[in-house]
Formats: sequence, structure tokens, C-alpha cells
Amino acid sequence: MSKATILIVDDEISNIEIMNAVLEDDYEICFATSGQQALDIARTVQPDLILLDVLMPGIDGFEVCRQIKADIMLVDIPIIFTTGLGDTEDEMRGLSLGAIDYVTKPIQPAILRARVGNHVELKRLRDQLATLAVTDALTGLSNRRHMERSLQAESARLTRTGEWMSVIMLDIDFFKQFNDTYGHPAGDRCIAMVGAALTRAVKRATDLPARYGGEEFACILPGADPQGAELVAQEIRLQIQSLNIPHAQSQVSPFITVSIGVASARCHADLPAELWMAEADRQLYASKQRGRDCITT
Ligand code: GH3
Ligand code: MG
Ligand code: MG
Ligand code: MG
Repeated sequence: MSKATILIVDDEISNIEIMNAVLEDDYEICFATSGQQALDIARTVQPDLILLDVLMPGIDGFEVCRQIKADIMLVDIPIIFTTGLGDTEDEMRGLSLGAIDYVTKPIQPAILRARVGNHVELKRLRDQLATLAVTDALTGLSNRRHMERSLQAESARLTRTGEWMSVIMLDIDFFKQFNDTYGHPAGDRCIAMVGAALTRAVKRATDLPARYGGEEFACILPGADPQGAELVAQEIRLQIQSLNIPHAQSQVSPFITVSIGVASARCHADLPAELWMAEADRQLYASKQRGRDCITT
């Protein structure tokens, strides 16, 4: 497991040195000596925790905390204030601004180490949970919930400019027979391989492949027009074909195949996520009706 990164912010170098000495064996340390520098470094480094001095010339610790908690990219970074003993009002204010804890100066090494350790561990668990909540366990792709949320968000974003978007749905052909022939564990491995092939087939960083359900997958292609989406669909079909997973009971091929449906439109406000999925599903159904192992746009 890689070391967590901690940003130490204090306008007094001697304070930074003390804290660095306590933490440097266990963490990657970076530091800032002003509020502005702290914000700059936080944005570029994305530390796992920030130790933040309150009194600093220029932007003080409270303002740094406020800005970090208002920034969608930084809001989840835990902040521990470091301040002189007995500043109860400061402590209250810091906590109300979203800081997770306080340590008092002079720094007591054992206390600092323990509090930092606790909060870094909690942050790690939170991050893990956040990833699990959007990930399908078998394939590692986005799960249905995350896909539908992204579809909603992308559709809203592209509606402002009236850009194209496409949604691809695919379903493995005669998969019930595959399970019956080779067993459920082999079926699971097949689903995982199809998921990996789907990932290889999509090229843009903004494309989102997902496992929609049992042996059904979906892919959001923001900015893709009908021609672009059809090319992606063809690539998906090729990638899955070249897996060469035997399927003796398939009625269309000796290997695993998929049926694909593509929905494309210029985004507008009257096209909610459900409509996108319904349209892609309708095209997928058409592919099944046409004999499977094909693409309908
Ligand atoms: P079609 O060509 O019309 O799509 O036929 P099909 O047999 O693939 O369609 P159907 O929807 O009837 O069956 C899908 C099968 O997928 C049934 C189910 O047991 C299997 N399945 C769904 N989820 C999983 C899974 O996570 N693992 C495995 N091994 N099988 C699954
Ligand atoms: Mg200070
Ligand atoms: Mg199905
Ligand atoms: Mg199927």
C-alpha cells in the first residue's frame, strides 16, 4: 500500500520541522508556509490530509479551510487544525468550517501521530467505500447506478450546447445456454472477459463503459454522433469476437457473440436518462430479432 500524503501548513518553519520529524517515516510529506501556497499545493498534490495552522499572514487557516471545503475536488480531504492551547473559540470556528480535528501546540508527538493515523485510516476507508459504491464487483466496470447518474449528468451538460451523445447497449447471445453448458463460474469469467473487451473498445477518456445487469452492458459516449457510435459498436463486436470464447450451444456462432443497440441524439432537455436507455434497449431488441450477433442503430 502506498504511503498517504500529508500537507503541513505553517508560517513558522520550526513548527513544520517538528511535525515533519514526527510523520516523515510513515507518510509522504509536503509543506506550505502560507495560505495561498497551501491552496495551490492542495489543488496539484491532492493530499490525503492537511495539517493547517490558523494564524498566518495573508490568507489565514480558517479561510484556507473554507475554500477547500467549497471546492468539489478538495472537499473530501480531512483538515486538522494546529493551534495554541486553550483557543476554544478558534477550535469551535474551525470545526464549524468542516475541520475534522484539532491538535494543540506545542505539538505532542504521540498525540499528533495517533490523530493523523486515525484520520488517514478513516479517509482510506471512505475512499474505498466511495469506489465500491460505483463499481461492479465482477468486471470492475461502473455499476448501473453510477452509469445512470453519469448519463443524467452528461445529458444535462451536453444539453447546454446541443451536442451529440450516444448510448450503446449490448447483451450476450444465448448466455443461458452458455451457463447450462459450461457452468455458472465459467459464465462469470465470460462476463468479466466481455467487460474487459468493452473497456478495450472504447477510446475516449469521457466514454463510460458499465455493467448494466447480469450479462448486459452499456456504454455512454458523450459527443459521439451516429457514425462515431457505430464505429465504437463495431469495435466492441470485434473485441468480443476475438476473445474466441467457445460457445458450442450458440445458434449463431461457435464462439461468444453479442447483440448491440445504439441510440444517438443531439441532447435536449426533453430527453431524460430513462428515454436514452429505453431507446438503446429497443435497438438491442431489434438486433436480437434480426438473428443476434449484429448491431442496430
Ligand atoms: P438472448 O440471446 O436472447 O440474450 O438469450 P440469453 O440466454 O442470453 O438471455 P436471457 O436473458 O434469457 O438469459 C440471461 C442469462 O444470464 C440468465 C442468467 O442465468 C445469466 N446471468 C445473469 N447474470 C449472471 C451472472 O452474473 N453470472 C452468470 N454466470 N450468469 C448470469
Ligand atoms: Mg502561524
Ligand atoms: Mg439479457
Ligand atoms: Mg443474453
